[in-house]
Amino acid sequence: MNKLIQSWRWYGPQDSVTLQDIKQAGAKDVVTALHHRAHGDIWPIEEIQARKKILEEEGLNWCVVESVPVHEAIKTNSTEAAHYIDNYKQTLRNLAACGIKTVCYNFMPVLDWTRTQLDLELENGAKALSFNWIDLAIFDRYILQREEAVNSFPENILSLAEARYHTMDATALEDLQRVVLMGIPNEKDISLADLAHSITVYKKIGEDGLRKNLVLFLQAIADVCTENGILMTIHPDDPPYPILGLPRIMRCYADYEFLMQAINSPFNGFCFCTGSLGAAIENNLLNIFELIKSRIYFAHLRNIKKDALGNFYEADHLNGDVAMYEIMAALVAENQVRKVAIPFRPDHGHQLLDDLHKTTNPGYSAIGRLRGLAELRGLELGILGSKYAN
Ligand code: CS2
Ligand code: MN
Repeated sequence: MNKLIQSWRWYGPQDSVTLQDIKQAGAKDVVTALHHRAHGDIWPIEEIQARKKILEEEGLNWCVVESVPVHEAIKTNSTEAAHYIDNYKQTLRNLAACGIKTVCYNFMPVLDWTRTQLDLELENGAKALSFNWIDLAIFDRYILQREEAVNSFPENILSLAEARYHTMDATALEDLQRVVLMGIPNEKDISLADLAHSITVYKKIGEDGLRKNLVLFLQAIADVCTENGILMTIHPDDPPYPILGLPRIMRCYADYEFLMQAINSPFNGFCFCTGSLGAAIENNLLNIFELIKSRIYFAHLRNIKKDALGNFYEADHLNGDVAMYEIMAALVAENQVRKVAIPFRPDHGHQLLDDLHKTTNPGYSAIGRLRGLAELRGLELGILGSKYAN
């Protein structure tokens, strides 16, 4: 019987969570990236080796790169796409030369994950990230001032947004803007002007165009991946809805069906993120899992609770709308037919206990993820049975 690989995301030497913290949380594998490198740069072998060495000196193994970001020129297939694809291929070769072969990426236009609040207070005083359509409508209509915002939300959301907007002061509006435009820690946040510009560019591209650009990208890197044993894992859209007029192409069963078939090769794999996919009312996670299971090379386990409008917050790992027991059981079963165990990480965690008094990367505080990892490993062991306790 194989056990899943318990991993932990680390943002590099700048991360306030140390490698010792990670070991105390019980993870032996680390998910990291050269976040200080600009999107599109070639990652030099020496820098990859240096990062690997820091981990190995602590007895930790770098199991997945998350992410090698796909440059906007590739997503939009602009004239510079070929240049950035060449760079991407070189980064993949360099990673493979260092023995790091599982790569996570996403194909979300301009923004990575989007939330409207980072400190939603839960009943027990812990804080969670959340997404609310009314706040997104306020951002879209009154901050971004996008003309088509009024056609992008149902009438009830628009009128609630209008009412709430009039109660917000300048600080509240600035906070909302900062949260929506926030990038990955240690990477650049996006500016309002850049976002507005990108929205006009993606309007012309549309869903079909973006899908075509993803296929072109994967076709272009296919040989390098296959020759070097690289497994690409695409992360779903988060939230799994089109927002701000931007197309989304990795959010539901049909999207997975399309991509499985469009590039029917083992290198074209998936990062199964339960928190992202689980936020869509219509998604049945087990059906999606069943469809793509042979090509899941990485899993993000996280829970959410949503309401009828599709607003959601990040819930305790084992207590939300994602049926974590069923997902874990499916993952454990799939892991048994693998030569190489599947790595998972507790995707996000709450800000709780001592972390409430610290500045932490949103979603990436130590204690909340430690709790998540502990619960998830217990769940796995419960499914495997007592023989596998050590
Ligand atoms: C992550 C994503 O924090 C998160 O939610 O799952 O930011 C993920 O790293 C990227 O989308 C993958 O490219
Ligand atoms: Mn995720």
